[in-house]
Amino acid sequence: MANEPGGPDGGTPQGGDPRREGGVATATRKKVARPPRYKVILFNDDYTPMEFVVAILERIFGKGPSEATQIMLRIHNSGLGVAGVYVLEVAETKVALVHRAAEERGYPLRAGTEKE
Ligand code: TYC
Repeated sequence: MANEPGGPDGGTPQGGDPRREGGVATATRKKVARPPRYKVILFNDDYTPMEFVVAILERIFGKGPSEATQIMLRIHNSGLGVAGVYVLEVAETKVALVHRAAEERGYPLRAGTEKE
């Protein structure tokens, strides 16, 4: 049985499936490699001051004062809110930064990640 001309052994391209030209990896990917993203969630509590949460959203999550205040109020009123969306390593680093900053001040503020 003969090999396919355009097969992995490197035959001459003879039309047909363009992804197999010469057996070289010329395939055009149909899907772009897009790493999964994770929401960083902040949770409400009764003790962390509102101004501290706003400062966290500004410093750690890069929000402006107005958006930071809106997100803080959403958390305060709904129990939780999304501070930002990142690849996993960045999301986990931000969670750790939130917990460290809160612990330094003795506040119970909690954060977590959730796959988007
Ligand atoms: N509920 C807090 C208060 O009334 C404010 C607060 C908002 C706490 C958001 C945590 O993630 C939080 N001081």
